[in-house]
Amino acid sequence: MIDLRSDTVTKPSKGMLAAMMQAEVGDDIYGEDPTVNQLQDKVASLLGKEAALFVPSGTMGNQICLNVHAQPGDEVICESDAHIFHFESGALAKLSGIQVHQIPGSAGMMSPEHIEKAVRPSAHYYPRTSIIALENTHNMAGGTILPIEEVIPIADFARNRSLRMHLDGARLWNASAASGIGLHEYARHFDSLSVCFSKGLGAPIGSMIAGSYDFIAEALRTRKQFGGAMRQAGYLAAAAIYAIDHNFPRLQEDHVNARIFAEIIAESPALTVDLNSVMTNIVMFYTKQGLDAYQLAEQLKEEGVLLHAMSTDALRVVTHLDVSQEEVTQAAQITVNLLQS
Ligand code: TLP
Repeated sequence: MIDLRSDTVTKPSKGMLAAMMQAEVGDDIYGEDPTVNQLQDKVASLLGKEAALFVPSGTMGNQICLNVHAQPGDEVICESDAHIFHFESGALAKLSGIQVHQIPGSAGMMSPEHIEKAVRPSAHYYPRTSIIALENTHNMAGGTILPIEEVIPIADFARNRSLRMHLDGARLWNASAASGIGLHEYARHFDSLSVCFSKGLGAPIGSMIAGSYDFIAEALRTRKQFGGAMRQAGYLAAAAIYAIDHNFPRLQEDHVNARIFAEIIAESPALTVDLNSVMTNIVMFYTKQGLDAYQLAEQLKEEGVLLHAMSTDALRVVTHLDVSQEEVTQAAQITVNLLQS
C-alpha cells in the first residue's frame, strides 16, 4: 500500500527508536524529566518564545491555548476551513464554551478587512471577541503558507484591540522549510502557538505549545485539567528531539514529491488541481463531471493507493518521510490511469 492519507501515518525509524530507548526520564508532573525539559527549552528557543510546554497532541495544544486566552461565551475569529473548527470534535464548544466566528479566506488567509468587520463592538448583547486564530500551513487550503507580510498587519490590529493571536502551527515546520523564513519569524506575531512532532517530522506522539512565561504557567494548569499531564514522557520527547534534528532538514523532499504528484494529476482531464496551491507537502485536488471522490478513493484503495476523500468532489494527498519519490509517482500514475480506463 502507498499510504498518502496523512503525514501522521509514519512510524518511528530505527534511529528514532534508539534515541527513545536511551532517553533519561523522570516524573514530568514534578518537572523532573530532563528530556522533556530539554525539548521544551529547545523548541522555546527555536520559536523565540519565553517558554514551551509538551502536550500529547496538536488538538490538545490548540485547545489549551484557546482555553487560556478566552472565557466561556467569548468568540474566536478563524478562517472557515480551520482545523480548530472542523476537526477538533467541537472541543472549543465542549471544553471551553468558546464560539467560533468563521471568515472565508483565500488560500487559508483571512483579510484584515474581514477580520476587522468580524470583531464585535463592545455592547453587552454581543459575544466578546478575544482571539484571532490562524493556521500555517493551512491544511484544508492544501498546505498553503500564510504570507508573513499579510500576518503582520493582523497582529498589529490584534495588539491595538487587545485581542490574542493564536497560531495552529501543526505544520509550521513545512512553512519554514519551504519559505526559508525562520520559525521564530512566524512565531513572534503570536501570543501562543502549537507545533506538532507527529506530522511531517515523523515522531509517534507529541506537540508543543509556546508563549510567555505567564501564559505557559496557566497552560500547565489547563493541561492537567484536560488530562494531558504526563509522567515519564521523556521517551516521547526524545523522539521529538530526534525528529527536529533529523527530519526537519529533509522536509523539502516531501514538498518536491507533492509537486510531482500534483503535476501528474494535473494532466488528467477528469481532475483539477491548482498547482499554485501546492506549496508544501499537501495536494488538494478535485474531481470533475460529477465523479464521486469517495468512490474514487475506494477504487484507489483496491489499486494499492490510500488517500483521503474530503468531500464528494475533493481529495487530499499528503507526502511524508515514509513514502519515496517512486511511490508518490506511481500513486499519481495509478490515479490517472484508473480514470482513463
Ligand atoms: N490533522 C490531521 C486530521 O485531523 C485532519 C491530518 O491528517 O492532517 N492542526 C492541524 C493543522 C492539523 O492538520 C492537525 C491534524 C491538528 C491540528 C491536530 O493534531 P492531532 O491529530 O495531533 O490532534
